Amino acid sequence: MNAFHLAGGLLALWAVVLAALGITRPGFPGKGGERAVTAVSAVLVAGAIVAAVVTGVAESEEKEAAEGGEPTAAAEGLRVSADRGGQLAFSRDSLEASAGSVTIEMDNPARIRHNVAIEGNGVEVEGQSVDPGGTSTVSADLEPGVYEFYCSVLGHREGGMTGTLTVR
Ligand SMILES: [Cu+2]
Repeated sequence: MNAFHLAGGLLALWAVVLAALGITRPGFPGKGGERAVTAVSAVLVAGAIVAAVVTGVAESEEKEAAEGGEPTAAAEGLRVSADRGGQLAFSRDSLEASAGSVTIEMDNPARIRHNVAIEGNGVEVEGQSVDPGGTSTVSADLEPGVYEFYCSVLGHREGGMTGTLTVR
């Protein structure tokens, strides 16, 4: 039982009521009554359509949640962390990945905003800058080669917040 079933049931009930009135009262619905019948019918049909859409959306969201969401993050997960002590540095200065879809997730335990970005061989993508406690994620489709991962917050890359990403 959901909103769509309820709306559909009301619509069916309405049809039965109309038929019954039409049979028992000659001349139904008469002047004015016709307009009311049309209006109620329109509202019920519209309700059924809206309910169908809402129900469909809710069911697809439930399905996505059941499947675990975000399929991209799982495949090639690389994790780094911003320096906890406030240095402009990552917890690691080198990462390795296989060619294809590469994702770097960066935890930010520091007291200032950081992010993680990838640059090299024509690729330049930046993850979102995150507050302390947040996680910045960057993804790119990478061919074999040497890339740089860095924090694009003003001055951080120059300050040493950078490392080497080797893709094989
Ligand atoms: Cu930074």
